Amino acid sequence: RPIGFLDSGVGGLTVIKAVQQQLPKEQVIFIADQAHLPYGTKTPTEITNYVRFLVNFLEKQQVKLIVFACNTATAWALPTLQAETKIPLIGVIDSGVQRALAVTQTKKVGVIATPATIKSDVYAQKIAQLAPQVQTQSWEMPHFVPLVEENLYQTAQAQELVQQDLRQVRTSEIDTLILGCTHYPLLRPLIAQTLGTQIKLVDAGVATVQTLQQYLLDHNLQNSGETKKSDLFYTTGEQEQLTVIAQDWLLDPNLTAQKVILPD
Ligand code: DGN
Repeated sequence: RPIGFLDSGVGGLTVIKAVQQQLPKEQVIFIADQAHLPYGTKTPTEITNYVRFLVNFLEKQQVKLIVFACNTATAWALPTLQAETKIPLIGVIDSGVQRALAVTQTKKVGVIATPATIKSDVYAQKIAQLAPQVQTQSWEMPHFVPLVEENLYQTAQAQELVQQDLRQVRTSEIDTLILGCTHYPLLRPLIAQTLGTQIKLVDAGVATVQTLQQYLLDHNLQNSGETKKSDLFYTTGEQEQLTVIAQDWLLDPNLTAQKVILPD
Protein backbone atom coordinates (compact mmCIF):
# COMPACT_ATOMS: atom_id res chain seq x y z
CA ARG A 1 0.00 0.00 0.00
CA PRO A 2 1.13 3.60 -0.63
CA ILE A 3 2.19 6.21 1.93
CA GLY A 4 0.14 9.42 2.05
CA PHE A 5 1.72 12.87 2.36
CA LEU A 6 -0.02 16.19 2.84
CA ASP A 7 0.93 19.85 2.89
CA SER A 8 -0.63 23.20 2.15
CA GLY A 9 1.50 23.44 -0.98
CA VAL A 10 4.75 22.47 -2.64
CA GLY A 11 6.65 22.19 0.67
CA GLY A 12 5.64 18.54 0.94
CA LEU A 13 7.80 17.86 -2.11
CA THR A 14 10.94 18.42 -0.03
CA VAL A 15 9.94 15.48 2.17
CA ILE A 16 8.92 13.37 -0.84
CA LYS A 17 12.30 13.96 -2.49
CA ALA A 18 13.96 12.39 0.54
CA VAL A 19 11.49 9.48 0.44
CA GLN A 20 12.23 8.85 -3.23
CA GLN A 21 15.94 8.76 -2.40
CA GLN A 22 15.84 6.80 0.85
CA LEU A 23 12.77 4.59 0.43
CA PRO A 24 12.71 4.00 -3.32
CA LYS A 25 10.29 1.06 -3.09
CA GLU A 26 7.52 3.03 -1.39
CA GLN A 27 4.73 4.52 -3.49
CA VAL A 28 3.86 8.10 -2.54
CA ILE A 29 0.45 9.75 -2.81
CA PHE A 30 0.71 13.48 -2.15
CA ILE A 31 -2.02 16.06 -1.76
CA ALA A 32 -1.25 19.78 -1.62
CA ASP A 33 -4.03 22.06 -0.37
CA GLN A 34 -3.10 24.98 -2.58
CA ALA A 35 -6.69 26.26 -2.63
CA HIS A 36 -6.23 27.21 1.04
CA LEU A 37 -2.62 28.33 1.02
CA PRO A 38 -0.94 29.64 3.10
CA TYR A 39 -1.79 27.79 6.32
CA GLY A 40 0.63 30.00 8.23
CA THR A 41 -1.88 32.80 8.65
CA LYS A 42 -4.99 30.69 9.35
CA THR A 43 -6.62 29.89 12.70
CA PRO A 44 -6.16 26.49 14.40
CA THR A 45 -9.79 25.56 13.61
CA GLU A 46 -9.43 26.43 9.93
CA ILE A 47 -6.17 24.49 9.69
CA THR A 48 -7.70 21.44 11.40
CA ASN A 49 -10.73 21.47 9.07
CA TYR A 50 -8.59 21.77 5.93
CA VAL A 51 -6.28 19.00 7.06
CA ARG A 52 -9.21 16.72 7.98
CA PHE A 53 -10.32 16.86 4.33
CA LEU A 54 -6.81 15.90 3.18
CA VAL A 55 -6.62 13.01 5.65
CA ASN A 56 -10.00 11.68 4.48
CA PHE A 57 -8.94 11.99 0.85
CA LEU A 58 -5.76 10.00 1.48
CA GLU A 59 -7.57 7.37 3.54
CA LYS A 60 -9.85 6.76 0.54
CA GLN A 61 -6.72 6.04 -1.52
CA GLN A 62 -5.97 3.17 0.89
CA VAL A 63 -2.71 4.59 2.20
CA LYS A 64 -1.08 2.66 5.04
CA LEU A 65 -0.12 5.78 6.97
CA ILE A 66 0.00 9.54 6.49
CA VAL A 67 2.92 11.90 6.95
CA PHE A 68 1.99 15.50 7.76
CA ALA A 69 4.71 17.02 5.56
CA CYS A 70 3.77 20.41 7.01
CA ASN A 71 4.89 21.92 10.29
CA THR A 72 1.84 24.16 10.58
CA ALA A 73 -0.51 21.18 10.26
CA THR A 74 1.63 19.18 12.68
CA ALA A 75 1.63 21.99 15.24
CA TRP A 76 -2.11 22.62 15.18
CA ALA A 77 -3.99 19.62 13.78
CA LEU A 78 -2.02 16.43 14.48
CA PRO A 79 -3.28 15.41 17.96
CA THR A 80 -6.95 16.12 17.08
CA LEU A 81 -6.81 14.16 13.84
CA GLN A 82 -4.82 11.31 15.39
CA ALA A 83 -7.71 10.83 17.78
CA GLU A 84 -10.14 10.61 14.84
CA THR A 85 -8.15 8.43 12.46
CA LYS A 86 -7.44 4.68 12.47
CA ILE A 87 -4.23 4.67 10.42
CA PRO A 88 -1.02 6.18 11.89
CA LEU A 89 -0.38 9.91 11.33
CA ILE A 90 3.23 11.10 11.60
CA GLY A 91 4.23 14.76 11.99
CA VAL A 92 7.51 16.55 11.23
CA ILE A 93 8.21 18.40 14.47
CA ASP A 94 9.48 15.63 16.79
CA SER A 95 12.09 14.50 14.28
CA GLY A 96 13.26 18.07 13.67
CA VAL A 97 13.66 18.63 17.41
CA GLN A 98 15.60 15.40 17.92
CA ARG A 99 17.95 16.14 15.05
CA ALA A 100 18.61 19.69 16.27
CA LEU A 101 19.40 18.46 19.78
CA ALA A 102 21.88 15.98 18.32
CA VAL A 103 23.55 18.70 16.24
CA THR A 104 23.85 21.67 18.63
CA GLN A 105 27.06 22.08 20.58
CA THR A 106 26.47 25.50 22.12
CA LYS A 107 22.96 24.48 23.29
CA LYS A 108 21.47 27.45 21.46
CA VAL A 109 18.97 26.42 18.82
CA GLY A 110 16.93 28.58 16.46
CA VAL A 111 13.69 27.84 14.63
CA ILE A 112 12.32 29.58 11.56
CA ALA A 113 8.75 28.75 10.58
CA THR A 114 5.38 30.16 9.55
CA PRO A 115 3.62 32.61 11.90
CA ALA A 116 1.14 29.87 12.94
CA THR A 117 3.87 27.38 13.83
CA ILE A 118 5.80 29.95 15.85
CA LYS A 119 2.61 31.01 17.61
CA SER A 120 1.94 27.40 18.64
CA ASP A 121 5.32 27.43 20.47
CA VAL A 122 5.49 23.65 19.91
CA TYR A 123 9.17 23.62 18.91
CA ALA A 124 10.32 25.60 21.96
CA GLN A 125 8.13 23.52 24.28
CA LYS A 126 9.36 20.18 22.95
CA ILE A 127 12.97 21.28 23.14
CA ALA A 128 12.46 22.51 26.73
CA GLN A 129 10.89 19.16 27.68
CA LEU A 130 13.63 17.01 26.18
CA ALA A 131 16.60 19.24 26.95
CA PRO A 132 15.90 21.95 29.54
CA GLN A 133 19.47 23.24 29.24
CA VAL A 134 18.97 24.18 25.57
CA GLN A 135 17.79 27.70 24.72
CA THR A 136 15.44 28.18 21.78
CA GLN A 137 14.93 31.33 19.75
CA SER A 138 12.12 31.47 17.19
CA TRP A 139 11.50 33.69 14.21
CA GLU A 140 8.53 33.93 11.82
CA MET A 141 9.35 34.13 8.13
CA PRO A 142 6.13 35.32 6.48
CA HIS A 143 7.69 35.98 3.06
CA PHE A 144 9.27 32.58 2.44
CA VAL A 145 6.21 30.44 1.59
CA PRO A 146 4.85 32.93 -1.00
CA LEU A 147 8.30 33.16 -2.63
CA VAL A 148 8.42 29.40 -3.05
CA GLU A 149 4.80 28.98 -4.13
CA GLU A 150 5.15 31.70 -6.76
CA ASN A 151 8.16 29.83 -8.13
CA LEU A 152 10.45 32.77 -7.33
CA TYR A 153 12.74 30.83 -5.04
CA GLN A 154 15.71 30.93 -7.40
CA THR A 155 15.52 34.67 -8.20
CA ALA A 156 17.47 37.77 -7.13
CA GLN A 157 14.32 38.96 -5.36
CA ALA A 158 14.37 35.82 -3.21
CA GLN A 159 18.04 36.34 -2.43
CA GLU A 160 17.37 39.88 -1.28
CA LEU A 161 14.38 38.93 0.89
CA VAL A 162 16.16 35.98 2.47
CA GLN A 163 19.14 38.17 3.36
CA GLN A 164 16.90 40.83 4.82
CA ASP A 165 14.62 38.50 6.79
CA LEU A 166 17.46 36.43 8.25
CA ARG A 167 19.40 39.42 9.58
CA GLN A 168 18.44 38.73 13.20
CA VAL A 169 19.15 35.03 12.82
CA ARG A 170 22.59 35.76 11.41
CA THR A 171 23.59 38.00 14.30
CA SER A 172 22.12 35.70 16.98
CA GLU A 173 24.16 33.24 19.03
CA ILE A 174 22.56 30.04 17.77
CA ASP A 175 24.72 27.32 16.21
CA THR A 176 21.82 25.25 14.82
CA LEU A 177 18.76 26.39 12.88
CA ILE A 178 15.69 24.23 12.31
CA LEU A 179 13.99 24.80 8.97
CA GLY A 180 10.58 24.49 10.62
CA CYS A 181 8.55 24.73 7.44
CA THR A 182 8.77 22.19 4.65
CA HIS A 183 8.83 24.94 2.03
CA TYR A 184 12.15 26.32 3.30
CA PRO A 185 14.48 23.62 1.93
CA LEU A 186 13.74 25.01 -1.55
CA LEU A 187 15.38 28.23 -0.30
CA ARG A 188 18.18 26.33 1.41
CA PRO A 189 20.98 27.46 -0.95
CA LEU A 190 20.08 31.11 -0.25
CA ILE A 191 19.64 30.50 3.48
CA ALA A 192 23.00 28.74 3.71
CA GLN A 193 24.68 31.48 1.70
CA THR A 194 23.27 34.14 4.03
CA LEU A 195 24.07 32.40 7.30
CA GLY A 196 27.48 30.98 6.41
CA THR A 197 28.95 27.80 7.82
CA GLN A 198 28.75 28.76 11.51
CA ILE A 199 25.07 27.88 11.71
CA LYS A 200 24.09 24.28 10.91
CA LEU A 201 20.77 23.81 9.16
CA VAL A 202 18.37 21.06 10.21
CA ASP A 203 15.70 20.02 7.72
CA ALA A 204 12.76 18.77 9.81
CA GLY A 205 11.20 17.04 6.80
CA VAL A 206 14.31 15.07 5.91
CA ALA A 207 14.77 14.11 9.58
CA THR A 208 11.20 12.77 9.47
CA VAL A 209 11.99 10.42 6.60
CA GLN A 210 14.46 8.61 8.84
CA THR A 211 11.81 8.30 11.52
CA LEU A 212 9.43 7.00 8.84
CA GLN A 213 11.96 4.42 7.68
CA GLN A 214 12.33 3.11 11.23
CA TYR A 215 8.56 3.15 11.75
CA LEU A 216 7.95 1.04 8.64
CA LEU A 217 10.59 -1.42 9.78
CA ASP A 218 9.32 -1.66 13.36
CA HIS A 219 5.74 -2.22 12.22
CA ASN A 220 6.57 -4.47 9.31
CA LEU A 221 4.92 -2.04 6.89
CA GLN A 222 7.69 -1.63 4.33
CA ASN A 223 7.08 -2.49 0.71
CA SER A 224 9.67 -5.16 0.05
CA GLY A 225 8.49 -7.54 -2.64
CA GLU A 226 6.19 -5.95 -5.17
CA THR A 227 7.40 -3.46 -7.73
CA LYS A 228 6.66 0.15 -7.00
CA LYS A 229 3.68 1.88 -8.61
CA SER A 230 4.06 5.49 -9.84
CA ASP A 231 3.84 8.25 -7.29
CA LEU A 232 0.66 10.33 -7.51
CA PHE A 233 0.35 14.08 -7.01
CA TYR A 234 -2.89 15.92 -6.28
CA THR A 235 -3.72 19.54 -5.58
CA THR A 236 -6.87 21.36 -4.51
CA GLY A 237 -5.53 24.37 -6.46
CA GLU A 238 -4.51 24.59 -10.11
CA GLN A 239 -2.75 21.59 -11.65
CA GLU A 240 -0.01 23.75 -13.18
CA GLN A 241 0.88 25.32 -9.85
CA LEU A 242 1.99 21.95 -8.44
CA THR A 243 3.17 20.36 -11.69
CA VAL A 244 5.76 23.02 -12.60
CA ILE A 245 7.59 23.00 -9.27
CA ALA A 246 7.23 19.25 -8.78
CA GLN A 247 8.78 18.48 -12.18
CA ASP A 248 11.67 20.75 -11.39
CA TRP A 249 12.27 19.77 -7.78
CA LEU A 250 11.81 16.02 -8.25
CA LEU A 251 13.63 16.01 -11.61
CA ASP A 252 10.73 14.30 -13.37
CA PRO A 253 9.64 16.04 -16.60
CA ASN A 254 6.71 13.61 -17.01
CA LEU A 255 5.13 14.30 -13.65
CA THR A 256 1.60 15.71 -13.90
CA ALA A 257 -0.44 16.75 -10.90
CA GLN A 258 -4.19 16.14 -10.82
CA LYS A 259 -6.81 18.53 -9.51
CA VAL A 260 -9.07 17.50 -6.67
CA ILE A 261 -12.45 19.16 -6.58
CA LEU A 262 -13.34 20.43 -3.13
CA PRO A 263 -16.84 19.81 -1.78
CA ASP A 264 -19.07 22.93 -1.55
N1 DGN B 1 4.80 23.89 4.46
C1 DGN B 1 4.04 24.27 5.59
C2 DGN B 1 4.81 24.09 6.87
O1 DGN B 1 5.72 23.28 6.92
O2 DGN B 1 4.47 24.75 7.83
C3 DGN B 1 3.38 25.61 5.68
C4 DGN B 1 3.15 26.38 4.48
C5 DGN B 1 2.08 27.41 4.64
O3 DGN B 1 0.98 27.16 4.24
N2 DGN B 1 2.33 28.53 5.20
